[in-house]
Amino acid sequence: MTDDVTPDDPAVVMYTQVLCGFCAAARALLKKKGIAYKEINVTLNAKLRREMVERSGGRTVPQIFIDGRCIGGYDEIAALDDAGELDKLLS
Ligand SMILES: N[C@@H](CCC(=O)N[C@@H](CS)C(=O)NCC(=O)O)C(=O)O
Repeated sequence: MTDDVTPDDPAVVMYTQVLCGFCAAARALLKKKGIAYKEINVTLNAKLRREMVERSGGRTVPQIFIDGRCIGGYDEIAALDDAGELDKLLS
C-alpha cells in the first residue's frame, strides 16, 4: 500500500487531474449515487502519477479503484453501473 492510500479510505479511490472531462463524469456519477470516494489528484505530481500507473497499469485519468482493485476509468465504472454491478461491488 502506498503512502497515499490508507486503510481508512472509502472503498472507492480515484486518481484524477484537473481539466479532465472523464474525471468530472466519474465524480458526477459517484455523487449522483451517493457513493463516498477519495480523490488523489495527480496534476503536476510525478510521484502520484507514477503510483497511479504502477497500481493501475493505465496512463489515462481517471483510474478508479474499488476495495483496492482497479476497475478502469469512467467508461468502465459507467458500464458497471449500467449493468447493476457497481452496487453489488459496493454492497
Ligand atoms: N476511456 C477512458 C478515457 C480517459 C481519458 O481519455 N482521459 C483523458 C483526460 S480527460 C486523458 O487521460 N488523456 C491523456 C491521455 O490520453 O494520455 C475513461 O473512460 O476514463
